[in-house]
Order: sequence, then structure tokens, then C-alpha cells
Amino acid sequence: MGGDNLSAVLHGKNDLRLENRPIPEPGPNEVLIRMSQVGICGSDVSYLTKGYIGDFVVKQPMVLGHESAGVVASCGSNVKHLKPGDRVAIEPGVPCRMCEYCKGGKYNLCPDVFFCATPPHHGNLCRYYKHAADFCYKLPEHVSLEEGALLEPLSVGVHACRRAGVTIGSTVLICGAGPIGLVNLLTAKAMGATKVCITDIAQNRLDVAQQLGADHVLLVNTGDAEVLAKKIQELMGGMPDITIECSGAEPSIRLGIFATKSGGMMVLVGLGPPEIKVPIVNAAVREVDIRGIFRYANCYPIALDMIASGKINVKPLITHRYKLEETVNAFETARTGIGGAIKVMISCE
Ligand code: NAD
Ligand code: 572
Ligand code: ZN
Repeated sequence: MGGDNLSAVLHGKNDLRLENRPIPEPGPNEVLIRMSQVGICGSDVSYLTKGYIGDFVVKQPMVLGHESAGVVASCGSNVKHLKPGDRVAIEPGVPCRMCEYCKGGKYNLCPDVFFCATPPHHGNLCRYYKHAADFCYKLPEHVSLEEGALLEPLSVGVHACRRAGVTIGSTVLICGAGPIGLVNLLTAKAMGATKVCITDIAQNRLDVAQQLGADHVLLVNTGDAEVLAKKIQELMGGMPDITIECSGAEPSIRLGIFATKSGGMMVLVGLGPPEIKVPIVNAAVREVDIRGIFRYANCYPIALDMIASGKINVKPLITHRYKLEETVNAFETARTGIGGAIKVMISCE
């Protein structure tokens, strides 16, 4: 215990402090990790600027950060597959392992999950952090710690595209070109989608999407969704088989339903207001299935293999880099999106 463990602690709305905390002791099935790279997620920014997301309220000081990778410093007595010095990506959600969801393999639906930087659990934007060893994935030498941290948002893309049924020849509409829309773009292309169209209300985000391989981009507004759906059909040469909604905005979800081909699938990734008005009868009578996703399960190994094999390149998502000591500036960049920020990465070394 004791020692230097500088940590980015959120004390409440707009009250982020860098503080020294005790270095934790790993349990028998845990590893102590010297943190290296932590990406800032939109949820970290929401906790900072609003103090809550939905029912999850910051009521006590909480260390931020859940997109992370580091180096194993020490191992608990039962840990066999890792050793000090190993570079690992950290899967931030550790479930109970005992409930029907965990036993059935859908451990993302476990009601008793520990998830980094979701109140009341601490995250890992700090120098030292302990974690369940089996939720740490050793990185091959040629995969960087930054890429290790990006396995987290990439896993959201992998889970969404799998639930959407993206396959060779799929035509896909992605709504919203933030980090999550972009990892879905990369994943859908890697899974064989032949045409991917992406929308946003911000042209600079569409420019990035185009550089990352989007076949079509469409600058949308909050106007008539049926008119926009027609535009997408014209642009793509047909209605998309699949829509992956990554903004959470009501007009975009409405557009997603109208745009998707009859018999197709829309996956809701973006989470906005809890209740919204959508053309549900249109979806029903055209047999457009609507699915949600909640984080991911069993996706880290796939995301890692996609990066290690060169099938997906997430490096261009990183637009800004800061040191742990510069965390407040890093969050300001992430919050404002200044300088075309997509993924802001913090080095804890
Ligand atoms: P972000 O805010 O950076 O990106 C959202 C993008 O949507 C922005 O570029 C914004 O300009 C765009 N947008 C807003 N209104 C739009 C509209 N009408 N049409 C098209 N685009 C529009 O956020 P992000 O980090 O990319 O995350 C996206 C969403 O995914 C968030 O709602 C987040 O909470 C959610 N998310 C959900 C899960 C899950 O498990 N379901 C996991 C991770 C993230
Ligand atoms: O990387 C995981 C992740 N999940 C997000 C957002 C950002 N990053 N989700 C959106 C918010 N929900 S939630 O259920 N919640 C705050 C726990 O509203 C989780 C998924
Ligand atoms: Zn996140």
C-alpha cells in the first residue's frame, strides 16, 4: 500500500482532480497493472460534465477511464497465463460469473458486473490498477499499448456488427460518425460489407469516415427522415440491408427505420433519451428487425486478432495525446472536439 498512484478522480460534476491514491494489492486471481494508455470515452466526458448518465450518478469520488492497456507489475498466486512485464489490454467489465447470463455466455447482461468508471466503480485512469487476470489480454509484440486501449471501443463495433449479422456482401448504413460509428465502419468493412454509407450532422466527422474507407457519406439534418432515407437509397444504389445507429439521436433512429431495406435489421448502439418517437409500424409491416446492444461479450479476443492480423487499423482514430498530469486539458479537448478530436489518448507512464 501507499506509494505513487496519481489518479484522475471525479468528485462530482465538473470537479476532476489529480490525486494520489494507494497502490492496490492484487488478490490471488488478479494482476497489478502499471497503466500505460487510457482513451477518453464519451461516457467519461458525460460523467464529468453532467455528473451522471441515466440512473448512474457519481455520488462518491470515482477514478475515470475504461479504455485501457498497461504492463503487468505483479501477479496473484493463482495467475498462470500472465507474468510481470507482459503488456495487456484490460477488458473493463468483470461479471459475477455465476448468474444465468454469465453461465449462458452473455456476461455483458450480468446484473452484478463490475465495470470500470461506471458508478460506483473506479476506473483506471491512474498509474497503478488491479484487475481480474482473466479479463486481461496479452498483446503480441507488434500490437501497441495504444491499440490495446482501443480494443475497448472496437469490441463495441465487433459486438454490434455480429448482432447485426454483417457478412460478405452486406450493405450497411451507419448513423453517426463519432468514435463508435467509426469502429463500426472499420468492423463492417473487415467483415465483408461491400457498401458502407455513414451519416453525421458534422462534416469534419464525415471527412474522417471517408478517409477510413466509407464508401458513401451523407451530411444529414434533423429534417424529414423519409426524404433523407430516399437520398441514402439513391447514394447506395438501393436500401441498406443493415443499419447500425451510433448517435442515439431521435431523428437519426427515425431515419434508420425508414432507410433500412424490408426484411433487414437495425441495431441500436447509440443511447439517447430513454423514450423517443419512432415509426414502429413502418418497421413492423416491413419486417425491419430492431435490436439493441449492451457493451459486448467475448469480443476482446476477436478485436485483438483483427488488429494483430492487420485486418483492422484503429490507429488513425487517435487524434490527440496527453500525459496523465494533463488530464484536465485532455478532457477539455474531448469535450469540445476542438482540433477535430476523435479519440483522445492519455499516457499514464
Ligand atoms: P459521439 O457523441 O462522439 O458521436 C456521436 C455522433 O453522432 C457525433 O459525431 C454527432 O455529430 C452525431 N450525430 C448527432 N446527431 C446526429 C444525427 N441526427 N444524425 C447523424 N449523426 C448524428 O459518441 P460516440 O462515443 O461515438 O458514441 C456514440 C453513442 O454510442 C453514444 O450514444 C454512446 O452512449 C453509445 N454507446 C453505446 C454503447 C452500448 O453498449 N450500447 C457502447 C458505447 C457507446
Ligand atoms: O465502452 C463502454 C461504453 N458503454 C456505453 C457508453 C460508452 N462506453 N454505454 C452507454 C451508456 N450505458 S448505460 O447503460 N450506463 C451508463 C451504464 O446508460 C452503457 C453502455
Ligand atoms: Zn466507453
